[in-house]
Amino acid sequence: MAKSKTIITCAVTGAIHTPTMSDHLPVTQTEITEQAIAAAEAGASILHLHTRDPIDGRPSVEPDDYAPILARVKQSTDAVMNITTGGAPTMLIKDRIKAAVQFSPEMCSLNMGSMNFAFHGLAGRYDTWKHDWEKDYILGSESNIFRNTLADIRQAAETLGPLGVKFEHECYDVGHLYTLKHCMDAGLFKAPVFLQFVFGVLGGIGPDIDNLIFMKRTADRLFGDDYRWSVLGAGGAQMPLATTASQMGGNVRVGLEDSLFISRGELATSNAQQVTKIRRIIEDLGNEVATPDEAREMLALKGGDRVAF
Ligand code: KMH
Ligand code: ZN
Repeated sequence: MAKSKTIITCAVTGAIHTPTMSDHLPVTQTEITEQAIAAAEAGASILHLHTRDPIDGRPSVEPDDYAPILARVKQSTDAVMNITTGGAPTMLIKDRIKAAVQFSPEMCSLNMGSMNFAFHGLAGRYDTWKHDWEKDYILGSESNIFRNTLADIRQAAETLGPLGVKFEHECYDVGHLYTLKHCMDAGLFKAPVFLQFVFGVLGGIGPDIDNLIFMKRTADRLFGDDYRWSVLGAGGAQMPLATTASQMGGNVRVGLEDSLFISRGELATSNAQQVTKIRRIIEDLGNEVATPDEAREMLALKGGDRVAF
């Protein structure tokens, strides 16, 4: 039997819920670029990219803060570039899609429902802060509503769909699958859709294997053969859930955006270290990792020659 190929996505820096407190988290454009290239060399075929204010690491959605990263990563790798439209929970969709509109990447993320998105518990881990803004941002997440209304989703679909951008549909709970089904029935998204099941965000579904099976079965029922899927476990759930997903025939996402750690209590020293670890697990357990071109074929992407950067 042919071995199945597993797509590794690496989410390089995040910004929504990723504190800058690890010295290994890339923050400047140079750091993000270097870690993205190293992650691709380690085996990530998709790079999920946020950007940050280069001075103080705040979440940024400014195209100018993406431009040097996209250009340099493209020069050095063949990886699929996936720009977030998540931005930060304090931002509106019109701003969150700006960079994807300008650069027309092969992929961008799309969050499939409004929700609580809380990470205030992280504040208790730190006594001192690198940046003035960060303590209030993290504590303030207890009051966050991460707004992704049906109208927001439609706006992103109608703006980016005609550019041929494929979405990484971030589904944090089972209701988000039904929202996606509704949108597909309305003609907003083309099959195969790419689902990123997200586990372990406070406000979304918990990181239990029962929940992974439940999400997968629900997606099978709703989408049949019209979907591909991947799993993202936040924090300590990252490697265990990625391992399980890869054994179930799914794809995986790792990266410092979703966990700053390489194992319990030990900070990851880079994104590439996490990619190398999950790649080793995938290969040791008998599967193969997809190249960027194989990922393009599996997800029916438009191709790296049709981007605007
Ligand atoms: N870090 C994920 C849990 C986005 O960028 O659109 C959330 C995320 C959202 O990746
Ligand atoms: Zn993200």
